[in-house]
Amino acid sequence: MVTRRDFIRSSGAALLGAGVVSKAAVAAVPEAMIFTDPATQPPLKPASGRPYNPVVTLNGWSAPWRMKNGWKEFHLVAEPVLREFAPGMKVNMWGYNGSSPGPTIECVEGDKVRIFVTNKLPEHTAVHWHGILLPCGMDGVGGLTQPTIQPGKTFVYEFEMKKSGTFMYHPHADEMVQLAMGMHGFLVVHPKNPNFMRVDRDFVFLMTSYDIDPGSYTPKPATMLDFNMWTWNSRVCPGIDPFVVRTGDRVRIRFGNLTMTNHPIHMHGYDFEVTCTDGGWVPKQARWPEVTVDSAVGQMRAFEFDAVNPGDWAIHCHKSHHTMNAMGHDTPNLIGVDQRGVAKKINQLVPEYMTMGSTGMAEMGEMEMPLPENTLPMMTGQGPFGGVEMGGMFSVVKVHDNIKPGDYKDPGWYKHPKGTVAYEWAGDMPEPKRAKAPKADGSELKVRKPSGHGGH
Ligand SMILES: [Cu+2]
Repeated sequence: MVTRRDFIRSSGAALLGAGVVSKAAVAAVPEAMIFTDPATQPPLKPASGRPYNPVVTLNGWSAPWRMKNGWKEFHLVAEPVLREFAPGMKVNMWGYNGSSPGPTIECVEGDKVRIFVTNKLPEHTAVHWHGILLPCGMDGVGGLTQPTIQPGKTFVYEFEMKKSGTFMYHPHADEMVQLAMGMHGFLVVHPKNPNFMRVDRDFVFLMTSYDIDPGSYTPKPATMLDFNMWTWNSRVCPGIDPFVVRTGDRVRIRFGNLTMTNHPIHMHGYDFEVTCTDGGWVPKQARWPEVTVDSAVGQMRAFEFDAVNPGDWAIHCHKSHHTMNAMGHDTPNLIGVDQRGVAKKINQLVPEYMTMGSTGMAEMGEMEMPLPENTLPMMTGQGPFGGVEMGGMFSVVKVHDNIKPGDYKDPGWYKHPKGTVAYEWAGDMPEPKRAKAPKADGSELKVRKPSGHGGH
């Protein structure tokens, strides 16, 4: 095993070097790289094997490999990991090679791939290569296509990558627990011709959801529907890195869904086309322009656009409860409720009690509410103009002019050209014309009485 510290020492803090050559290159089993940093790592340029244009795993990394007698060999270690969802919250999870998600596996169409899987979990596992066309016995379904991998054991998967595309890997043994604990990873098979569907920036992330009580550290695996943490690569806003893009780049964003519900992913500022699904590349004549693309459970999608419109563009799941963190879930609806009398009475018992929510919940994003240990505010994030009031599945595509090719560092906020930002009207504002102006307290609003038989 190579720890991150050993690795950095041996590589002079270089990027994750592909095909790390060491004494292990002659060993029977390739070294397993363990990496725990949740920051987005630069693309892993191939130093051996067929050439390709690597992807960037948002808040993640790609697995190194070695070539041995014409086989591309990887080593995954299924193990408990500690993952930071965002500063202020760490989670006890299960993952691969030190992280959840596990490292992205990148290979090339036509590659013969050998993947060693070592089980360091307290229970058995098996790895399914989701979407890959392979011999049935390599499909990784515990009990059906192979015996499960017992704790302490290592299994070998061998198959040829028959086609390029967007795939993932995940356990197919005690799935309810192992998915709920964070075991998943991206798998990209690049085209044999590096110029086929070539893009300048190619991002990948996987969506997963967790139920973690505020103040606790471990996801509850028996939860069926009521999840409270909606993550991209086991990170939530404000912990999700931006998608850094240079103006004019051709950009691809690939994602997969391993939650228990669908996610309509919406990107601002552009229309785009879905160019790849789990089944393969979409022919040009079958694509249509969209601004939101839905991903059902178990599905993967990739969309592409030309980044000609600079700015800091929001990208998020359009289910508004999926852009919130844990604290917002069982709150009573107080919108429009006059709480002044309540506060006065409660203040006699609890002097610091505040009423909230009468005018909406935006104030909760702004205020420093006392939180239990190890959780995150429901909605948070600071933008250049104030609180962004988002959590969960939310990030920003930063299309800026002065970004170097291959640079993925956060460039800071977009500088809007003069006269291109929404502004406050300072002139006269006539009252809107109404048949009859309602009183501010709403007392004159006509309320329909219930008819008694649920009818009209
Ligand atoms: Cu969603």
